[in-house]
Amino acid sequence: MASSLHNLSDYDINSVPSAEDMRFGIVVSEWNNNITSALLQGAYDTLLRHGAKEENIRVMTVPGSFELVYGSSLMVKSGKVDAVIAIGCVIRGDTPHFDYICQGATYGLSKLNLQSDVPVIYGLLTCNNHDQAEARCGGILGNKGDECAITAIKMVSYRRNL
Ligand code: DLZ
Repeated sequence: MASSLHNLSDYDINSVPSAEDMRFGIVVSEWNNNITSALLQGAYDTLLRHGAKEENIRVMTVPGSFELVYGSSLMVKSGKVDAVIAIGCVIRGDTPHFDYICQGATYGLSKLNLQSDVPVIYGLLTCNNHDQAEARCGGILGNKGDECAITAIKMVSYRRNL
């Protein structure tokens, strides 16, 4: 979680394995595109920085965060990726819709992690307002895309080391 004490882009570079031979799928929601495109950029650049090859990073878009579950599920089933990063941003509105999308997406992405051996990384921002989202996509609290990329690399390595 980002906080004044923790920046999402901070990590110990020595603790990250090489991603040279890893394949990644990134599923990005089109809703709040100004935020999700910055999250995608963070994740993509961080994967490259740790050795991943461009041809081994597959990016697909889905309309909204609710569709991240279906999009990620298909990525997993494709057998073409070692990890999936699901990126979205839900911003609270005037109705309970926010809660249903967050719950549905979170439950669905969690379930995918139990159904297959391909890790699905939770890159969903759930914010009360636009400022909170901006702070977490390259603003004062770093970029959750960076954090997700590092997590994806570590989880692929975790599986391989077992
Ligand atoms: C409908 C909706 C609303 C109100 N807000 C968001 C949002 O803040 N972030 C987001 O990613 N998606 C939103 N959506 C779209 C839903 O995720 C979904 O695409 C639609 O309900 C169609 O299934």
